[in-house]
Amino acid sequence: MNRFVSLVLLWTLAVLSATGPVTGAEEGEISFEYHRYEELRKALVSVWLQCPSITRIYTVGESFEGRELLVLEMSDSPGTHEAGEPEFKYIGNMHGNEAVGRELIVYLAQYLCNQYQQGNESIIDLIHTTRIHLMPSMNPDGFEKAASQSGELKDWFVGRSNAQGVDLNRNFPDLDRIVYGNEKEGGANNHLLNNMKKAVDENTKLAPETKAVIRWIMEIPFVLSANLHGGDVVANYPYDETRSGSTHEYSASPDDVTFKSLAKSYSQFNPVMSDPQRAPCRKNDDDTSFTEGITNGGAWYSVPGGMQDFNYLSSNCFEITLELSCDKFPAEDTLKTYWEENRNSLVNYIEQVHRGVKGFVRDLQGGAIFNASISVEGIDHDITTAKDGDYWRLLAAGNYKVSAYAPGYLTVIKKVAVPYSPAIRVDFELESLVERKEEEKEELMDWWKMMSETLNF
Ligand code: GEM
Ligand code: ZN
Repeated sequence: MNRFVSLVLLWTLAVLSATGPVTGAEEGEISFEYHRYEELRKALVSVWLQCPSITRIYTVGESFEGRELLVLEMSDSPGTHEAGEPEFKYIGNMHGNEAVGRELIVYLAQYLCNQYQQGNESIIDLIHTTRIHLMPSMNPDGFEKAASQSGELKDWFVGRSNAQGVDLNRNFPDLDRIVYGNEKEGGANNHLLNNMKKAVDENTKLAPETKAVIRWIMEIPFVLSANLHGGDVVANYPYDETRSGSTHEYSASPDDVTFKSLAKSYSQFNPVMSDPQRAPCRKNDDDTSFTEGITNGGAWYSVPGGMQDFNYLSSNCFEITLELSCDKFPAEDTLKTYWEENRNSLVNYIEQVHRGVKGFVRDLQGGAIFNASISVEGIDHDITTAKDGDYWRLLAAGNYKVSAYAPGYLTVIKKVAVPYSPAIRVDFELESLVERKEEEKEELMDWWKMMSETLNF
């Protein structure tokens, strides 16, 4: 992670000490305004200065025009993955003209820091048990372009793509097509990009923003994530791309039940999103796939090459896409209202990372087994253990048979009753096949000895 961290921090601090933090707000207050690139940087640094023991700023790379893809991390141990502690991320503004998510992530950072300092117990608990990564803008170049338009009314498309004209939510490797093939012909149901790191590095079709986020997804054992957009109001869940290639078709992932529950955990606390009487954003919009403020991606309209499905199919991370406002770039004086509509949802959604089954996979000597597979009977999507043998398997409430498997070990299966929350702890101890063979050999020898003594060979 080193390359991510130090340079940007030093540089930012140098700039700050020269100019002083400009946030437009007193410490502990949220200032509901738009942040241009430099202001965004300063707003994040202000949170870091206010809450230094629980935050860290780093960058995952640069945009095409050289702006940093900044992340504010919030955790009781910033900069390290703690064994057994799940990791969460919010990404905003991947479409540069969709500005609400970008600002809400900044306000969320300020809010979490304030609440932590004021002793809000559930927020303290959340930060002590979760590593939270907040990226307000994945497309800072597009945002600058959109924000530079004069007047309050912004064009619907200006700034959507990155500076090369690439729509970042169509630019990810299309793993849906691969998994749809594998469903028919057999093949992997998860981690479809394994051993393809070099191919990603050398792929000239990937925008720098996409590449940086792919590397980030590959590097950190994220469990849960949301990708914040605008232009409609709904929580959208996988799959985004249809199996048949048609424009509209319900496209269930193996984790359909869990994804619906996750999407609802967001929509239910947003009074606008969950309002059954809510009129469509525009008169001719087709909202027929929306129920209770959620929709399946493919049922709404097919999106190939999106980031949401890429997370699910390349890593252990479950991601949904949140559409937060009918206007992509609304007037500044409406930002406070969007914050109020979304605040509880944003916090509650992070808490979902503590659902399902979690634990460790170890050998009989207590050694961590990295990259073991955790399978759930009836759900054709395995997740894998992280470096310390730790795993998190998000699941909706219910009874499941969960198994842990690693090459060279005997598979262990356990029955588990999963409550709505919190996650239930299930550890696995796997016996190595080599040890098992040794044991069997010894047993055979003992038997042979006994037989020969009895029969007086
Ligand atoms: C969307 S992303 C969310 C919707 N996904 C599907 N499958 N309909 C996009 O990228 O087109 C909307 C947006 O731009 O915010
Ligand atoms: Zn969008």
